[in-house]
Amino acid sequence: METLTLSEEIRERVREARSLVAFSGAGVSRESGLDTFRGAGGLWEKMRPEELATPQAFRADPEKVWRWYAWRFRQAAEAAPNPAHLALARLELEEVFPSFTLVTQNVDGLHRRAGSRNVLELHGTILRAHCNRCGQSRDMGEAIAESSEEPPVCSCGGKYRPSVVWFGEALPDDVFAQAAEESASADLFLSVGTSSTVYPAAGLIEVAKRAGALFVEVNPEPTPFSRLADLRLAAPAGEAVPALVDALSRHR
Ligand code: BV8
Ligand code: ZN
Repeated sequence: METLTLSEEIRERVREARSLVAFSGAGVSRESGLDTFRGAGGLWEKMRPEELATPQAFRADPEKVWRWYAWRFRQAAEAAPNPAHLALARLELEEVFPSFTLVTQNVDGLHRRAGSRNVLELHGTILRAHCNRCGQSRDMGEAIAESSEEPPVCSCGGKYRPSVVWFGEALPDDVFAQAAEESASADLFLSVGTSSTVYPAAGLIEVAKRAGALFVEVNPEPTPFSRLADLRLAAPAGEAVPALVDALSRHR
């Protein structure tokens, strides 16, 4: 993407900003070869979320759910962070803003692999598994190596499941509370690669906007919040985010 020119009004807000929250979804990992959920070629086109990403689905057919997450785990392990992940990590590590928080809906771990540190994983991680009875936690890769066709059994008799938040399950309180707090005090709120349709995560956009944040949206497609955006970059994250990060750094 060519050099991004920001309006004087936005440049002024960027110069004064002290805190930035970046909010990401599956679209930021699309250029790393990982499927998104919705839209053409999305995971939900091939399979129904309620059949795979719910506690009921795991009770009804634990083998099917376990195999699906084992497949996604391998996909994530074989993928590499792309220029969007790397640019967001740069924005944090170069301390362009005094406060930087990355709030992600992704369970693939690519933000951390790109070097991001202050990451809030709202929907958990596919890199860990835990027993659905005693909560004992372990590495997902080891669990799959032990048993790839069905969930390994815990010493307490429970079954191991991926440490992701399934539909109908509560988000980890502390993580969501921190994300809401950071969003409510953000001067800049940057939403990247999310359809902004899953709650309570998408509600963070309203929290930030209501608190007066400058709202920037990066997504080739419009979302229910596009009308609230102060700046919209309708382009793939791998192109738009590095250009945006360069512009933000230039105007600090
Ligand atoms: C709960 C982990 C209650 C698992 C996930 C209010 C209104 C309506 C419904 C609800 C509501 N409140 C709650 C609900 C129900 C439900 C919900 O939101 N349903 C939706 C579908 C309507 N929410 C829940 O169930 C939540 N739990 O409410 O519990 C409770 C409370 C207390 C006590 C007990 C219970 C839990 C939600 C979390 C579910 N887990 N993931 C897994 O990954 O397998 S959600 C999962 O789907 C992802 O984590 C992510 O959050 C979501 C997918 O969204 P996106 O990431 O945005 O991806 P998507 O494919 O949709 O969009 C991709 C975008 O990228 C597109 O816009 C596309 O244009 C763009 N794009 C494509 N290529 C690129 C790109 N962008 C940039 N660059 C590119 N190259
Ligand atoms: Zn157990």
